[in-house]
Amino acid sequence: MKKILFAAIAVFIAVVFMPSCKKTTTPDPTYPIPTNLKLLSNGYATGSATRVEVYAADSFFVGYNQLYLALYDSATNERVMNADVTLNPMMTMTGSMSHSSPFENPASSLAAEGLFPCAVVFVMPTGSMGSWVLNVQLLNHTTGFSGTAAFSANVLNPTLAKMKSLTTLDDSSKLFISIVKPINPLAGVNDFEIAIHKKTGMMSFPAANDYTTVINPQMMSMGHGSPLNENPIFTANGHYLGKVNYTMSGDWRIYLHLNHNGAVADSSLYFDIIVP
Ligand SMILES: [Cu+2]
Repeated sequence: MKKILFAAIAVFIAVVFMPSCKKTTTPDPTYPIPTNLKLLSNGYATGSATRVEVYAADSFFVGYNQLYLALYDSATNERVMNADVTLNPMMTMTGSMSHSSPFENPASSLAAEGLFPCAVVFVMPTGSMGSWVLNVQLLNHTTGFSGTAAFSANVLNPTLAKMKSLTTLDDSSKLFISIVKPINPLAGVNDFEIAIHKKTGMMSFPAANDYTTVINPQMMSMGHGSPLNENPIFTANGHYLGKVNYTMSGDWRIYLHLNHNGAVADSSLYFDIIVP
């Protein structure tokens, strides 16, 4: 009886502390990672017997980062398909002050094609101001173990801003407006999706769902706009979806007005876009 108990404890310890034992990994052939995604972070969620891979189309940047998590059982290296995942991005600013940023946890605890889609809106770049850690807390429903992986994230500032912040005219709300789509703009009609988040505290950045928008794309070097644009309208979770028509390749500026409860919230916002 004692032997069985010891064996059980040994197995338990082995499974729970597996994260400390690094071993070479082979990708699970059942769910190949899409070729447009690159691996940004890789590490164990200590205590959960689960390895976490973070994928995205691009490096971490200031703006809306669409992320995809692949989870692996650290003992078998099989893909974990059922887990609760909670993100917690945290920036430690020089001088010890810290703050979070807007994020979107996976909508389901069931993986889609082997991946858990989620998002983070990094509101500042990594640099002399401070540095970011992306915490991924998870409960692996296959094993019942939970734990947290902490990834340092080098957040780059894009040449053309993909996120802007402002204080609204009507009620002094602090907003972050980020471009979700298109990631790669093309000449012609593109889906145009933005996300709006509100800062209500250093650790609190909820989705802002009650704005209306008016867009006006202008080609700056040629002094003309375009027809057939559709103002982004609220869909869910702070996202607003419309259409933008880039009639030519070149330099475009999308003027974006925000209204709130019938009042002007902001009329100075724009995004510069290069259409190849
Ligand atoms: Cu910061």
